[in-house]
Amino acid sequence: MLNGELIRRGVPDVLMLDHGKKVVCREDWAKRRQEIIQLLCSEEYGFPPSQPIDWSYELLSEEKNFCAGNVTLTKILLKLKLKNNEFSFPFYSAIPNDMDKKVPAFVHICFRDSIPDKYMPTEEICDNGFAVFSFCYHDIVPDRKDGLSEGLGAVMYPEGKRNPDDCGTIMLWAWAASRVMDYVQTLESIDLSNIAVVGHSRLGKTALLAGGLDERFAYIISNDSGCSGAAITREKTGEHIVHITKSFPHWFCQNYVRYVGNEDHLPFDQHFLLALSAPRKVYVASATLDTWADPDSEYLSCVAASPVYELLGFKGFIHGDQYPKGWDTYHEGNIAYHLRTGTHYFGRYDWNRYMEYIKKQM
Ligand code: GTR
Repeated sequence: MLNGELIRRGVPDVLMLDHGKKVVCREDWAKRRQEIIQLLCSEEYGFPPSQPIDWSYELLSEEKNFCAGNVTLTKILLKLKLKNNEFSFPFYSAIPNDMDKKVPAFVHICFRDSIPDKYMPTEEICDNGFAVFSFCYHDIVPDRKDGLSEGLGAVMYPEGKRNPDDCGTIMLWAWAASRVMDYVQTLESIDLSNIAVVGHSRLGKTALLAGGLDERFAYIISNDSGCSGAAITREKTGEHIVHITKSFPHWFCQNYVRYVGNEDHLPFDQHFLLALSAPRKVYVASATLDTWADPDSEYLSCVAASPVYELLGFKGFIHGDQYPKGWDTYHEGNIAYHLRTGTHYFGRYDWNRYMEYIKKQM
């Protein structure tokens, strides 16, 4: 039923190479993955900054007795040396104390500079044996229409002008998640093969992009990311490219506007973004009342990305024939999904499902 729905909506096949040949082996997929990166960068998010030439960090504060003495909380300033400039931003590290083995971790792209946060129950996360590294997205580039004139935006576009495929803020936030990952890679206490990137809503879109591009992330988690995130664009309910590019033009590259009212001509759909992470674990979550994001279209995207996993010899999305109704959880394959009841939100229910899934997969 849902495969028929993909055809009916005219969703493009993620396994069809640009010149019309079908991907049939791993080598083809490696080529196809590069094509998809080019496509998503040139048409939707813009091309990322290059890697820093060098980086260092400075400890801003340390609290060894956080959460009843069970967690060490530090605030760190990451200092990046870029080609023509420098850029620094702060992030938090919360690592459980006295663990007898390396711990899995989250890199959380956060709305606010606060610990804990309503979208990040630091204590429960650490009690579950996870570390969490978090940064506030405003510290990279402010989330405003004119935000690119500040922070990393000012470093990238000193003249205040962007070319049509120059990146917007989502790509810059995603790039920053990879810089936090550079730091995490140096830590003895972290299980480097079990690191997740996670974000909610606009930052769920960002997490999908960060994990899609950076293969060091083993789990890529999108909480209620919706339009231009996990949800299939063609025939979705709620938000469309017309709305999102009007309210948030700075999130994307300028080329994306060309698809306003012209979504059938998109040379991709959002399952291409999910597929970039294959065969690593992608987790999409929705909320029943979040019709602006459209749970059905988020679910459908998991269905559409699944053939890439199968081609690579992994279980993709193990799902039912119908759209889920509420409280449904799909944890069997490398694509996972849950539908929480309620509104657009990043709650403890969501965190608990993510931790449950990662523990099961580790
Ligand atoms: C909405 C936007 C969505 C979603 C959300 C959020 O206003 O239309 O795409 O990202 O914001 O980030 O909370």
